[in-house]
Amino acid sequence: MKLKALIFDVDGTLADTEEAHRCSFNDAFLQVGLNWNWSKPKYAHLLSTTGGKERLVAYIASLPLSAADRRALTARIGIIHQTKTDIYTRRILAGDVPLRDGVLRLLDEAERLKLRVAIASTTTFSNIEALLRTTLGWNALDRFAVIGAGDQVERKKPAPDIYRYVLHELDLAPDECAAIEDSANGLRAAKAAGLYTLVTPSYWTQTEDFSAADLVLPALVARLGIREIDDHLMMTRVAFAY
Ligand code: XBP
Ligand code: MG
Repeated sequence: MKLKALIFDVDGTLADTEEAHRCSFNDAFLQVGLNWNWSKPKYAHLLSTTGGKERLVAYIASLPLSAADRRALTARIGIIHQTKTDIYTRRILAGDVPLRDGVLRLLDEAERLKLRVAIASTTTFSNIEALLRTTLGWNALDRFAVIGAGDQVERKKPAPDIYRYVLHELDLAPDECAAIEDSANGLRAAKAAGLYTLVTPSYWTQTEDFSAADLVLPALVARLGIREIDDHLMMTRVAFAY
């Protein structure tokens, strides 16, 4: 088998977390005294910017503000985002968000076949830890050889940095791994890192362009096992070689 590791994105891939993020942003705005409210259509647009702090920067840039008000709000992004992250992790720890279909099956199969699994995400480590411990048990972090998160790299997705970081920590070549993503930004990041990429679109990303993906599926369906991914990875590498 060529495949040595699966690298999972988190938000939208391991679990449909973006509605929990959206609600947590809105709760945080209330808590810090801001009359902002991100509707689903507004959030769907804002999701084109990865990273919660970067998303807040993009939102503030879109507001008709004086330079002084813009500076004052920009100075508060750190506390707004930390407030949101605290609210979000409590929401996740309450069990509000399950794993997406097929994720646990693939994790278990990888373990049986002695493949390593890793994470490459834009979100914060604390958000990832809350999701993994709540859905996979308190020793869940031990199941992942590498967890690449948020600010560990300078440039977030669609830059390849987080995937390159994870490959380096795994000490594996791109053609020994497969990335599993849900968004066009994530797909671009994984492909720029040279990875075979399987996309399972989420509610928020279903209209995005996945033409560069090696495989697009509505979910991690039962017929798709590690051996099928490995076979397809090999086929695409052979096809790519000609
Ligand atoms: C998706 C993101 C994250 C989340 C919000 O990450 O872009 O920014 O939307 O989480 P992934 P933060 O790469 O896992 O799909 O507020 O912690 O950034
Ligand atoms: Mg994602």
